[in-house]
Amino acid sequence: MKKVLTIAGSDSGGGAGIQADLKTFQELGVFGMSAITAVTAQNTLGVHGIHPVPPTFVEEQMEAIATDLPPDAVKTGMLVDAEMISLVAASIKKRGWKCVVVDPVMVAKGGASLLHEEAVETLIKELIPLSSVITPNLPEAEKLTGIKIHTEFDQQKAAKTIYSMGADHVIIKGGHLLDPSSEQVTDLLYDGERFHTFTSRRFNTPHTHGTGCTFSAAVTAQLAKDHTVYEAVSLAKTFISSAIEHTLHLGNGHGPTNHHAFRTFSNETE
Ligand code: PXL
Repeated sequence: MKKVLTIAGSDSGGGAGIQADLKTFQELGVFGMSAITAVTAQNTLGVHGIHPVPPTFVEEQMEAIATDLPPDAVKTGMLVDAEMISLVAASIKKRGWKCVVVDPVMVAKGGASLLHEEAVETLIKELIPLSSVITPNLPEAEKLTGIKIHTEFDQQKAAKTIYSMGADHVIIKGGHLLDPSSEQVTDLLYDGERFHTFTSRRFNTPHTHGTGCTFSAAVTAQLAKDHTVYEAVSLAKTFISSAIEHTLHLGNGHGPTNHHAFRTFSNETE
């Protein structure tokens, strides 16, 4: 069985972070492992507290995994600050892990900061060059590039700029819509040569907590199973769409998505 590692924060509410990643890995038939960077006290109404794990102990978790359970693919999520990013990047580099999906998590749905503002520079310099795939949403792509994204052309320009920072593939998700009246969500993939778009139905629901984590975890699982990036993104898009469509109506705020929906409503698992 393929083994997949997520290096990310814990969401006590179970919808995002490590919990979303592990559920997604399980649903897609890979063995999930975790190195936890921070523990959050959180529910669907918001983030109530953040308790970072000392970076040296994140390294200890990665070392324990590396020496016994070397992963076929790795994903990063919430990384807290510049010191943590540096350590995680060095740790990935040292071990020669090649299949690395970076979800450049910055802000939680309710607005809580999950990455210190000044850490963006370190993310660009140290982690993006190690990434096989990076999965920013529109606000994250704007933060990374300084480009205000209003049109599809801007989205393409930002993808090229992030590619030039050293990522092998860039996927800019369109969920934070360019056109708020649109019935569709279009994600843009750039592989250094060509643009590919992935379009899905837009569902009008507040229950989208953890969509970014879930999507990038699905990409990681598929890459671990030797799919191409195009195939991995395509399946991840179907996975997250299904998880949003078949919502669970949990909690009183921004509820989680339904990680089990893809397996319930689709026959694809490979
Ligand atoms: O969705 C981004 C995210 C990542 N990681 C953790 C989170 C969140 C959003 O709330 O809590 C731990």
